[in-house]
Parts: sequence; C-alpha cells; structure tokens
Amino acid sequence: MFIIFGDKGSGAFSAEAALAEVGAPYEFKTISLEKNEQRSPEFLAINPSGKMPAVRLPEGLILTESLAILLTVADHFPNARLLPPQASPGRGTAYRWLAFMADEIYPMVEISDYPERFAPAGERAEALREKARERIRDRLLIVERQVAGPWFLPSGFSILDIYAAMFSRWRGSIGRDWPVDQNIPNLLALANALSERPRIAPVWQRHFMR
Ligand SMILES: N[C@@H](CCC(=O)N[C@@H](CS)C(=O)NCC(=O)O)C(=O)O
Repeated sequence: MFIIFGDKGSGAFSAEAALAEVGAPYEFKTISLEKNEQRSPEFLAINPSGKMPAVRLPEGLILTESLAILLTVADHFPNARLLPPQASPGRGTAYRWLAFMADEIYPMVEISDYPERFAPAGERAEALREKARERIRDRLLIVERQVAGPWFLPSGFSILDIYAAMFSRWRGSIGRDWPVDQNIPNLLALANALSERPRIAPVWQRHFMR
C-alpha cells in the first residue's frame, strides 16, 4: 500500500493521479494547508521542508518532491508506460519538460502563494506576487507550445500530462484575470482529456471540482 500525504487541489494531485492510473493500492492522508498542518512536527518528520506531496512506498521508503514521485511511479509500473522507452529521444524530451515544470514553474507557485516569505508583507509582497504570477504565465506559454495534442508527447499519454494539467489548473497562482482559454488552449484541452481518463476522473473530481 502506498500512502500519499497531501491536500486536495495541491501537488498531491500529481502523486495520486499517477498511482490511480497504474492501479496501485494507496491511501490518501490529508494534511490541511488551510490549517498549516504541513508545518506540524508530525509532517516535518516526513518532509523537513514542510511541502507536499510526500509518499510512503510499500517498502517504507519516504519520497518527497513531486517529480521524484512521478518518476518513481513510472519506474515501479513499467507496463503502464508512463514514459517513453529508456534512452529514446522521447524519454529525453520527457525529462526536459518535466524538469522545466518542476524547476521553472513550481518554485514560482510558492512565491505567488506566500509572497510574504520573500518580501515584507504589504505592497512589496503584493508586487512580488504579481511578478511570480507573470513568470508562471510566461512559462505556461512556453509549455503550451510543446503540447503535441491530445497529449503532451506525440508518443501518447505520460506523466507529463498529469503534471502539466495540474499547473494549468492552479488559477489562484496563475492569477484569475489571465484568460486561460485564450492563452493556453492546448493545456486546457489536455487537462480536459486527463479529467476524462477513467482511472483519473474521480481523482480529478476530488481535487479540482469542489
Ligand atoms: N518542490 C516541491 C514543491 C511542493 C510544494 O510547493 N507544495 C505546496 C503545495 S502545492 C506546499 O506544500 N505548500 C505549503 C507551503 O509551502 O507551506 C515539489 O515538487 O513537490
């Protein structure tokens, strides 16, 4: 049994969607962002950086970092083909864009959601939040141009679809005044297709259709 630690609508969606897609047995333990439970001593013992998702593998190993979790699920369930074949050009492309989303988009989400961690609260924090949102949008536009359609990679469904759909859904971090339907239509179509995948549909509902 895998155990996922996280909250609805958070990065824990990516871990849960991947485990659901491969049909792995898992339990979802809620860590409430609203109640700041990611800062509780119990959760800090699981992930000292106070971030979700975290996953405990059946053999007991704790994993954190959404990308590490997605890659590990792909490794553990090779028959699900969540990545193109090893050492193929498609695999390199997959790593490239997974790393881009993890390194270039995800860190901006913390600045957009918690700007007062990086600047004095008030006008300066708000200005920083706006800058982070702008960077998320710029980077989503770069990702948008990579989507082959209907899935991210021309070879078909992969963990990139789970990751990209999640970022496209975080409207609070992106800024609600940015028309996503005009700017990232490929990503929205991909997210829509993901939300209809039989094993992922209920996970999508729980995380994003509240
Ligand atoms: N590098 C981490 C980032 C995870 C992250 O920022 N998670 C957010 C939720 S989507 C979080 O836990 N935020 C709570 C906080 O920063 O206090 C990863 O890829 O898993």
